[in-house]
Amino acid sequence: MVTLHRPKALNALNSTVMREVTAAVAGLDTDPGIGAIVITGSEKAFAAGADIKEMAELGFADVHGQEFFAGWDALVRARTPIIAAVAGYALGGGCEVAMMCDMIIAADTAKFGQPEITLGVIPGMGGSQRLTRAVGKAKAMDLCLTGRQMGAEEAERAGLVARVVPAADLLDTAMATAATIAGMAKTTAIMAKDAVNAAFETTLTQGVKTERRIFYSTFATAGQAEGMSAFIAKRKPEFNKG
Ligand code: CO8
Repeated sequence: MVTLHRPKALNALNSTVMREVTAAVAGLDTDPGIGAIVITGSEKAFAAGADIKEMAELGFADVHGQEFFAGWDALVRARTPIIAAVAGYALGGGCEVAMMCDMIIAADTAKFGQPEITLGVIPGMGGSQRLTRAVGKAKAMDLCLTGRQMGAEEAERAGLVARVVPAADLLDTAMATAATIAGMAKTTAIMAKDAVNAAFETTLTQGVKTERRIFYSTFATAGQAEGMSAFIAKRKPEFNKG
């Protein structure tokens, strides 16, 4: 589990947080013993956005020249499934980091939003794209143009969030879900993640072809051999062992 911890600034995402979180995720991602990753924040905030105090000092040449915050793309490159466990504020860059993860599990206290417009800017880490794909144009426009926050129940109804749980159960649920995923064959989990992600990058016909190719590839894995023989033998499969 990776925990965002800048309590004095509601976990505002500055360059140090970006470096540390992406390095931690990269380390877990390349560990063959890790089958799923959970990213979380605090009870009050997953992250209240990019650090406004850091950004306020910057001009166009700075943000353009250093490809400001492009380092967060490392989360999307990770092959291991990532769950965002969100309580409290997930605003601006915080909402965008959550959406870079493969699945969002939210506490009933979670509040999502893209309030960049209230600062005179727009989402810059994929918010206008991933939010629109997740919840559709109507709600994405609403959030990006008004800057309003969306509660956990609304976010689940809209399709942004996989599950909403009482705040006290958030970490247990996220860790249990991660353990379930980690109990699958890792190669197959990566293939499933790739297949779902293909839906966002291509046409239906091409996506179905991609899925079929990946499905055929699962027959070259130890996971397929173990999963199917365990089913026939009426025993629990033991993936990732041997
Ligand atoms: N950046 C820096 N500091 C912050 C941030 C932030 N995003 N959010 C909160 N803080 C700080 C506050 O300044 C305050 O610090 P201090 O005690 O020193 O004054 C402390 O955290 C506590 O915050 P509040 O007192 O404001 O707490 P409240 O409970 O009253 O309010 C809110 C909570 C509603 C979350 C409020 O803090 C808020 O509105 N925060 C800003 C939310 C926001 O606008 N986020 C979007 C930022 S822009 C962005 O994310 C762009 C991302 C794209 C980058 C693209 C790169 C390519």
